[in-house]
Amino acid sequence: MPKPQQQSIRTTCPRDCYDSCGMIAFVQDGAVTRVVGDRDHHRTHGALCGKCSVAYNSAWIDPSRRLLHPLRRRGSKGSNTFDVVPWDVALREIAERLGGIVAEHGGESVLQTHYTGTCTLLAGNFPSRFFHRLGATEVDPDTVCNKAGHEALRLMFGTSIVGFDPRTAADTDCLLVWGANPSASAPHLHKHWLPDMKRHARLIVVDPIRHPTAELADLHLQPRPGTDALLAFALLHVLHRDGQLDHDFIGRHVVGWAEIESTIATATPEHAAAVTGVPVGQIEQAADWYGRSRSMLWMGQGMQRQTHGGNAMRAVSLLPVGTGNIGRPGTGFLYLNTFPARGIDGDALAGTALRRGPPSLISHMDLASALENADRSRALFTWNNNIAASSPEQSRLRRALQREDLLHVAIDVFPTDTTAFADYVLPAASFLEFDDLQLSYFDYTVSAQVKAMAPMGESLPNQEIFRRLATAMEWDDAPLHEPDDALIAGLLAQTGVGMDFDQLAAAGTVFWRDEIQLPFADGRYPTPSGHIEVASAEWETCGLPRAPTARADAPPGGDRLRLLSPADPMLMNSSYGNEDKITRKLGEQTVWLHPTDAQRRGLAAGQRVALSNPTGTLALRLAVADHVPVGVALLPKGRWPSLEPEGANVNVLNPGTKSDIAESSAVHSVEVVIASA
Ligand SMILES: Nc1nc2c(c(=O)[nH]1)N[C@H]1C(S)=C(S)[C@@H](COP(=O)(O)OP(=O)(O)OC[C@H]3O[C@@H](n4cnc5c(=O)[nH]c(N)nc54)[C@H](O)[C@@H]3O)O[C@H]1N2
Ligand SMILES: Nc1nc2c(c(=O)[nH]1)N[C@H]1C(S)=C(S)[C@@H](COP(=O)(O)OP(=O)(O)OC[C@H]3O[C@@H](n4cnc5c(=O)[nH]c(N)nc54)[C@H](O)[C@@H]3O)O[C@H]1N2
Ligand code: SF4
Ligand SMILES: [Mo]
Repeated sequence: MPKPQQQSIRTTCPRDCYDSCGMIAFVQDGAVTRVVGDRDHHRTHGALCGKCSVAYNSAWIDPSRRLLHPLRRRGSKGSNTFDVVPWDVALREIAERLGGIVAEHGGESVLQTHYTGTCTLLAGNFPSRFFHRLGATEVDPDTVCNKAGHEALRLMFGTSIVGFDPRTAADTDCLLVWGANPSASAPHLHKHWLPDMKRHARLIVVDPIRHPTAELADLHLQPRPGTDALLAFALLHVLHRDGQLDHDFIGRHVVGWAEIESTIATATPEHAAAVTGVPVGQIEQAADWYGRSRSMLWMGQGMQRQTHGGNAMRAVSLLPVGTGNIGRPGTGFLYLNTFPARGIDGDALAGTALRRGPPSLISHMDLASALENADRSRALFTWNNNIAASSPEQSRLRRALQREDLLHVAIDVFPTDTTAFADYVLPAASFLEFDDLQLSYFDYTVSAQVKAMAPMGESLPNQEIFRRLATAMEWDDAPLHEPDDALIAGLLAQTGVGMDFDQLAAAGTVFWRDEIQLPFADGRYPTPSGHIEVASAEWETCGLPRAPTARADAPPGGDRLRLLSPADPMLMNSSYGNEDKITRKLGEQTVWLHPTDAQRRGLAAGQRVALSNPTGTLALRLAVADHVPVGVALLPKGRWPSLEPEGANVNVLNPGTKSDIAESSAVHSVEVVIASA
């Protein structure tokens, strides 16, 4: 018998990543055998990142690692023992219990957490329709990640989700990357885009850690964590002093600038240097480079995961405002480019109109307490989200998940630390197993996720699971049953790219528009005044002062250290924490300290240490290196608690403190002490 031909399918990586890589899946006998980067993709250049080239070629295509059947809990809650049950039994039982809970306690007693386990339009958004119909409480997804930044930019510019088009970098003289680490979180941008840009433009990085992107920069400002607002005001001070503010732009487009002038005046570089730790010469150099040319600003998600992250974001985003670096080629600012930057109606996709009552939202920072409280929560759905690894108050949360009376339905591709606590575990198909659409949150692109093989076992795409759950609930609202092909066709029509799915699938990724986008070029901002609102009463209703302040966090007192837990280059949040080859490569869970901090405490590289604070304790290995500044401990996120000897990861130390705006995560302001273990 001749061997059947190997087929190759062009598709897209749907992970929560700036790069949105194109890839090729090779299929033999109906199964994906290998996944590689697409040579024709403008970001990918033929190679996936290290983590995906491992994970997509092992756990993701290995049926023995995947969830293949619906499961029903057998043992006690959290004992991770299950029986396989048929889909119809699982769905019927869930629907019956859910119906009873809603009748007795109301829809709001059903909590649902979800996030960006997969970012595609259908698998990431369609399930929300079910929960709107139910009237469930949404654990506001962005509160665990980037909501403070979103709210700050929304109040200031009217939107946080339409930023610069990276193609305009060809016309820039300077890129300022503030609080992002592309070397981990956007590896192809780090490897290709930034070096390309450096041929004609200057790169400035602002980050407490000297990570590889900071090393690539022409100038690296290394502020103490939580001091960004003062640093930004010091840059504005120098820009003002040196006559580099664009008063014409400010006069035409800004309300409230006068209210920050006294703050700019007092934020001298000398004062900022003393507080932030960034030398005066570097502040002046950065201001000069940014102010004298066409400049772009990329604001990462790291710097706003701070107690005063909203104010920090607000202050940093004054730089393009004050210098008029908006709306022209080679200028602009970016946080994330999402739905409106591709013409997508996010509310329609998520089915917000299906909700009969007012929205019910809680912050991820309140999840553990809400789950402890039987009056607040009777049922929990977790999908696209591994809360037992990623959310704050890890010990408290894991205890709450053991509540026997809480109906917990977990949906995932893999058995995880969260599914271990569920009553029902429903198997999700992976991105290799169904068609969908992906929008990069960096580039203005639209990509096809293309089915390369049938779903493994009995797994189903998220959207199909929720269509079937709606049927089990006997709900016949049309939007709950909209099939994938109609959804995809409707979304593609909204984008206006003029392609059907097959055409997009052949191309892989296309730019939304041929011409480079220049947000705000028309001088219109979707704020109440139509201008950039540097200061307004609206800010006060959201809990911040009318105008941004130059505040800075005090250094940790006593022998405490600031604990930063950003992206790990080899993990994708917790998504690859179950991948043996990756965990072997990462070795033991390790915290990094500056040599001075280690020496001061009599600690040596390689020894066991314990981090502790009032929320928890974590024992792990110590590494010592000077890419971490004095006063900071670095422990990247993403390990699986259940695979650690301690049964915990960094979030066991995270009290879930809320940022100054939007009840969002302040995880990078956690403080710890360190001692020999
Ligand atoms: N200490 C600390 N903690 C943090 C952060 C930090 O900086 N420091 N960062 C926070 C941030 S930014 C984020 S975004 C969160 C992320 O936290 P999570 O949203 O929990 O991200 P993951 O851990 O990757 O979990 C996503 C889950 O989705 C699953 N999944 C993948 N594809 C599918 C699918 O098609 N269907 C279903 N049903 N499931 C799927 C994956 O297997 C995985 O278990 O973590 C936060 N936690
Ligand atoms: N490999 C990998 N890639 C990922 C992820 C992953 O887990 N692994 N997660 C994805 C997700 S969900 C997200 S949200 C993005 C996040 O990606 P990024 O936007 O790059 O954000 P983070 O990695 O959280 O943090 C970036 C930087 O913020 C810095 N930082 C912390 N506090 C401060 C501060 O006070 N001031 C300043 N200036 N900087 C500070 C940290 O030192 C860190 O280097 O990455 C995505 N990509
Ligand atoms: S996670 Fe990011 S870098 Fe890795 S393959 Fe996916 S899109 Fe590319
Ligand atoms: Mo995130």
